[in-house]
Amino acid sequence: MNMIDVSFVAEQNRKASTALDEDYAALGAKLSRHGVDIDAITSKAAEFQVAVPSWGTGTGGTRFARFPGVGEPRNIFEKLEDCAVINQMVQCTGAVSPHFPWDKVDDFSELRQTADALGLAFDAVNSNTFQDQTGQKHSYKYGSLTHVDRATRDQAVDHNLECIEWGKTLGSKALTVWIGDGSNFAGQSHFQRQLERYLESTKRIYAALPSDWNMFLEHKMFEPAFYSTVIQDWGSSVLCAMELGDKAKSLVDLGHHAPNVNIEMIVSRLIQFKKLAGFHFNDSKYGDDDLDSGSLHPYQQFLIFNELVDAEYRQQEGFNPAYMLDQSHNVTDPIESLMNSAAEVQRSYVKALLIDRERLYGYQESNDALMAANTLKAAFNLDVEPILAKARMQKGGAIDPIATYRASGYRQMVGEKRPSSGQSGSGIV
Ligand SMILES: [Mn+2]
Repeated sequence: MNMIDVSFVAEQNRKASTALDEDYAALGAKLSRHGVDIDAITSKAAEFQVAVPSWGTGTGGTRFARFPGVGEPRNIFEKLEDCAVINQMVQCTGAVSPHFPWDKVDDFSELRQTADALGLAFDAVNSNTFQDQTGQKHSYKYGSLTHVDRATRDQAVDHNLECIEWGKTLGSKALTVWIGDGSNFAGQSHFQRQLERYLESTKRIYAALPSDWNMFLEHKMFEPAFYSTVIQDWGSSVLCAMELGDKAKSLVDLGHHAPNVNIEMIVSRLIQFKKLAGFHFNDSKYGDDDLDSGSLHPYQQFLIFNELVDAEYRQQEGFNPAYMLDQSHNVTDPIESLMNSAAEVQRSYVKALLIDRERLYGYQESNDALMAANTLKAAFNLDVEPILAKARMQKGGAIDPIATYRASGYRQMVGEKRPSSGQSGSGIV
């Protein structure tokens, strides 16, 4: 089922198709001079997928306040509708990553059927033990999986176990665990004992994973804890993943590192040791900003994809990362921002495919630093928009997703259908 009329999208595409054909032919000619078949790259682009976070459509929030937008989805079913619009336009976001208990429903089979009907699948399920829910017995104020009190840890473990159960019904294959546990004062927590408690709790969760599932450990340097965080960096994350077993891997959220950290090298290390779970793509200026992917550091994102495509090219054993977006803010229409971000991530992938890898290896072996760097830049500087547009169009998406979406009137339509819930609680985390 399509949320936006298919013939409307086709009509919009018709208006833009002559220009696209010309641009595609010009880029194709340029690439063929370097022995690259543009259609082969377009096919790879068309296969590319990045999952959308259900909370990304939820909108309106910063950590401090909500500024509700028009027609905000009020529940997971309406979030799925918006995700279906995104995927219809960009054709590379066929899965949604749900967050519990935010997206909890009475009937998970019904939720899966709804997603099926919209052409969507479910990606990793996310547990939430970083905030208290109404009626919750034990508070997470001083921690969850690492809390000093066993009953609180048990409650946090149980929540992760129920997330796995719900995820099974939804067809998910992974559980993402991020905890806000940490400390705000030197001396507040015993580092080693706290991490021992984390391992004891996560081992119980790991033991409940179905055989074809993975457990993604998401690290974050700071916030909400500002002195120490239990899983603060990829080192803590990968040590715990190694302790837990093969199904446990490290998830890289681009906003969860210290400024200027070489994230692409971390990615390479995780790939080398078969511990790369995947990504939460976003961009940041200062910290965990959750800004749109590629909006500030497109070259960094490209360099990360250089490592990913390199692993693909070398057919690295055990390489199968999950790609997800993780963003939410309050100055754009979230459908537009998520479409933009998905396209930007796909753009980095396509540019990385165009790196002349054998030439790069040659420059590396001959210590030609300048030409090695220029080989990367040559791919980065190409305008691959015709490839992205062609890949979208061939799958029934929009040549120009933002313009087509705006012209469709979808936002105005849901604005009438979904009156504001008037909630003023804090928005995102
Ligand atoms: Mn994240």
